[in-house]
Amino acid sequence: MQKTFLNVGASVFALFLSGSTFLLDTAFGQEMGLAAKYRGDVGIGNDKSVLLHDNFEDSKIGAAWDEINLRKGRGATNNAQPLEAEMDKSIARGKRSAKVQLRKDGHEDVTLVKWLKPGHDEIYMRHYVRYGADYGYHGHGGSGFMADAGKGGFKGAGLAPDGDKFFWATLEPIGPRQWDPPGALIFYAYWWKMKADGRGKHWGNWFQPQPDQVPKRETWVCVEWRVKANTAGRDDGELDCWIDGKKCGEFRNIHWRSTDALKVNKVQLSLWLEPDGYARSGGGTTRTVWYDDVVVATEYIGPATFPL
Ligand SMILES: [Ca+2]
Repeated sequence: MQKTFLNVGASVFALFLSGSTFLLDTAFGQEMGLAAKYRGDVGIGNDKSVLLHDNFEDSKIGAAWDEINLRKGRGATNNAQPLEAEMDKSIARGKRSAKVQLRKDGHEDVTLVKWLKPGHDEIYMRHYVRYGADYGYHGHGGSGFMADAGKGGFKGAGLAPDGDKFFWATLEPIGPRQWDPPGALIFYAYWWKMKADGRGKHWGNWFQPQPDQVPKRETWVCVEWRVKANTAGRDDGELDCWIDGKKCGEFRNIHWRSTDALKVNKVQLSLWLEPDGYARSGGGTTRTVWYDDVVVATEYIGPATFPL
């Protein structure tokens, strides 16, 4: 396994070579990975470890994805497109980024889905996200994965799925709210061994990074997670996350699935807030989020190696 630690603030870079391990240690302890080999992510999409790369620079926004799911809220009167290219130089990474904007009187859900058929036991996903000044707290949405054996795998909110059909987690800012919006990031997860509440309902369980990770609005943040499915019959599944290249969550002993045949076969970027949710979640009557520099890979990716 190759790991590179880049300490940006260090006046002297210390380079350690030990067998196949390469460590470049820097002041902020930022953990660098695959992206360190591709300056500005140029060419990273051709790496044999990479399953998806989208910097939203050239083609139609969403063209690299298999599904773009857009849904309007109940009684919507605003037809504004909720997914478009952001070309404002003061915002975009590179020439363009993806801009998603939900409206109380328009779209309530925008989800980009990429299928990774036939699926994997272990993947990493890194993306950059920027929450707008209009952002309060919200319903659900972030970057996540699913292992989805087909129709009916997700039985619905409040119900645990079957161990051979489905598991899912999304890293999203719906955690502790003693912080400014958008709130702290947590993994919201469904799997067959998830815990029930006191009434026997299975609502999304949390895996909570420590300390609380609260993205600053109007600032690009590098988010990465890793999932490793368990061996059937054992609780050796894993989940990790890094924010701006720093590890802030390491969850172990997760019994994601009952059979090795159920694979992680889908990643997504999602954002959802129903019209009724605006009143109780603060912020404005829109929710704006920008995404960029998405990489899904079979090894740790790390932050892009210089500002795009
Ligand atoms: Ca871009």
